[in-house]
Amino acid sequence: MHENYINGEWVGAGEVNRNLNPSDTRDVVGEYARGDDAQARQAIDAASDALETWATWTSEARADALDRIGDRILADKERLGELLAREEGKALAESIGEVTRAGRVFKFFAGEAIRFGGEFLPSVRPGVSVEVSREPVGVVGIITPWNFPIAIPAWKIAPALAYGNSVVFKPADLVPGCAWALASIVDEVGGLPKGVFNLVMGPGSKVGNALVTSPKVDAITFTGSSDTGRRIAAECAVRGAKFQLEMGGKNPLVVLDDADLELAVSTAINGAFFSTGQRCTSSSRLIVEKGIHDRFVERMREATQALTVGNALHPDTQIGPVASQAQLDQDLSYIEAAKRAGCRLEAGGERLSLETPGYYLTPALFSQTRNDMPINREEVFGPVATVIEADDYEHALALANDTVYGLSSGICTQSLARATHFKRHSSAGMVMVNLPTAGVDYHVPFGGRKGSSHGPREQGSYAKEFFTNVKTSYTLAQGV
Ligand code: UN1
Repeated sequence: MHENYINGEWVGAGEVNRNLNPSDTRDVVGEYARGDDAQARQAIDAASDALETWATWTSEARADALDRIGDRILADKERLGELLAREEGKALAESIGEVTRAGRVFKFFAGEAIRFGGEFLPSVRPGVSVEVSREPVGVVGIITPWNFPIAIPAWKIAPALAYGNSVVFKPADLVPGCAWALASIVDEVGGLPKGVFNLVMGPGSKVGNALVTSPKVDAITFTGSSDTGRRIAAECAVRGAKFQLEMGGKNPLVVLDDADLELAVSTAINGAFFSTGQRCTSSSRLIVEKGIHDRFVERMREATQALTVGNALHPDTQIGPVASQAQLDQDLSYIEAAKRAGCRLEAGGERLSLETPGYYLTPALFSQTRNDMPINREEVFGPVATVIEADDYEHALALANDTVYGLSSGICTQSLARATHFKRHSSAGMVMVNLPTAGVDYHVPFGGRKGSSHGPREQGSYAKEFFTNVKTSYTLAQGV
């Protein structure tokens, strides 16, 4: 059994989580510990006790540790990418890409550990100076989703450590493999003081709940569903813990009449269907101006049908399986509901039986949909995209913003004026011009508005807003 990592030791648990390969459900990726609340509390105590020793480390020593972890992830990217593809179902090339991103994140935050500083200002009072400095928040609880099993943990763990916090990391039940592999790298090459980094695999109802409710956990960073996010927010607000939430999206990609048709189609295919559409940044609503609408739908239908759905580990697979039976059921029920509501299924939306038994679904493209339908209001989290026809640019912009979410948005156009207007008036936290709504850099802020996100941004140097607390110190110089 792959064990939990608490206070620098590997510890088993009473229960076991069998990690299945969604491309071949006969294949058991491994057996992983299923910890509980008592184990989570041990990890929280260890993380809390470790803070004092951790604070004696120089920024350079922290930077070196993160750099070593990043180097090892990059050196192992083929092995880790294969593990990721096997446990989550993301196509192999994309999986290796995700691992590379995780390694780069650690190396970026290695630099941040040294680079970040404070401010020194004159006071408004005579003889007084003011220092604004940043300190670690303390113990950070990290709760991550299954769809980016190594990149999201990396972009939460690396800044937490860079800025001097200790960590209790609880990965999603569906993907313990990458979490465990990451923990074993931290154990082998990190050289961190005992208790600074802890991994507790186990259910959200026990491990997640213990993290969220413990008075010793100073901050919670969470990526996952809106429902869980709201519950975390309520708990943290009541006990005064810091929290950061990344939740759903219903991201619009606007295609204007003047767009380069082929670029628009490849942008939409990537944004809607890569990673099997299982990204909170996926382009699930394709809002298309009427002059290009019919040509766009026709080319999208062809391009969608041409996608190769298959075993995530096969090199020619473009779209891997859905990650789980529960997710597949959700995707299929949205597809059925959209059909019943009168949307036109242009391509896909069918279960596939391949050589290996898995959760295969052909990417679904719907046209003739309205923005007020559930398929356009709620996040499906699968390879399902809809086309909504717009009368003109203003109408397209209004449709794009008409959603409770606000994570990412995109526009395909050759007009600088329209692109500039859209960047300014989109109500999303991230805006892409002639690029998919999904797929972001690691050195700039990531996050949304409205129902998509809460709290300071993740990634880049903006991450310090969440992972540090600001202190303002005043000094009156005497005796000079
Ligand atoms: C990306 O689109 O590159 O869970 C990243 C998610 C996001 C990450 C998306 N938090 O899908």
